[in-house]
Amino acid sequence: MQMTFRWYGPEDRISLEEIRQVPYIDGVVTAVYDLPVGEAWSEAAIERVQRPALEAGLTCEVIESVPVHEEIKLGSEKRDALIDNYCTTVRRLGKAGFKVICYNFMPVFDWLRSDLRHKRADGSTCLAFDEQTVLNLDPAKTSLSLPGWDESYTHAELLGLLERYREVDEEKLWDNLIYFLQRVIPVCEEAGVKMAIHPDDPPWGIFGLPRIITGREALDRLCRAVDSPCNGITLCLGSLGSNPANDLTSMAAEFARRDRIPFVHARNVKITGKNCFEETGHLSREGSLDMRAILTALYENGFDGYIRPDHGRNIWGEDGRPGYGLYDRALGAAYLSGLWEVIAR
Ligand code: DNO
Repeated sequence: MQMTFRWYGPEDRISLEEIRQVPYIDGVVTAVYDLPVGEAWSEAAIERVQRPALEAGLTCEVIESVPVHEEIKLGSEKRDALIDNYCTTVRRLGKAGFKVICYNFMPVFDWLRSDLRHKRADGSTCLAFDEQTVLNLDPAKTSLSLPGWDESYTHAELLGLLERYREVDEEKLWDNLIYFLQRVIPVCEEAGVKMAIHPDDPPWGIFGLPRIITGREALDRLCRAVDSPCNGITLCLGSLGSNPANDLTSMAAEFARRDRIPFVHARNVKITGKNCFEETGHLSREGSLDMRAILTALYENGFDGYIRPDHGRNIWGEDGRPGYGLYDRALGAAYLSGLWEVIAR
């Protein structure tokens, strides 16, 4: 297991020195943020984010994310050229020593929350999702965008995209995902890189857009569709865990045993109602997920991939990027690593 920390590149307010001082951290997870989605990443652009991390004594082997262009998700005639670009990026990342690419296949929006500064009893703030608040938003009328998304759209682009997705139901989206993977996975096999799909967050349909990576059956279907160890998943505990029907301990065991979990996002959520949740600190006792049971399932089934503490609360007066401040993620890293140390002893 390698404990990593997400770093938003040289523009991140959190420095590599600070990250290096977090107990147990081995490396960073990062991306090239200054190229338009769809363009192949140049070797120079990759080196610009990787070199500072290596020089700071951290490993840099996981990319989060190489975003998938909407034309690929829509399955339009523009997709082949964009998939070629994606494959070029995969080859270059492999050559540079990257081992895992986290990506998602959520139409239009990445993760979504109704509140980025939900006040908790202890005075900290966290991210929260209240379904009614979200349903009251009209994406066609509001300019939706969240810090941490790989892409946001102008109002006109958003309207156009939502219109085009009317033609794409869940089965069509599956076809488009499999079409993409059938072309990308063979390149990954040659390049020594594993693809790790991020589940939909939250794991249910939103604004009438299809969402397909929502639970065990979907992950099983994905793994079978292109049967290769390079076709894996990012086991995001908080995303999948916001649906209580998802049994994370058994999913961790099953997919680790099948060698399909190259990357884990570890965070806890407290389910507060139907399709409503708030993100808590990482500790088992704070949320609905049993971290010790999940990490034990990973360990006992041979997990040897990368893990990172996912979203933290904003604590101690820090005004960090929502979910991605330094302090609470650092506490999460220490907690998760401590658990792991005991489990692995
Ligand atoms: C949110 C993140 C996601 C994730 C992408 C992967 O905090 O987990 O934005 O990076 O979905 O493509």
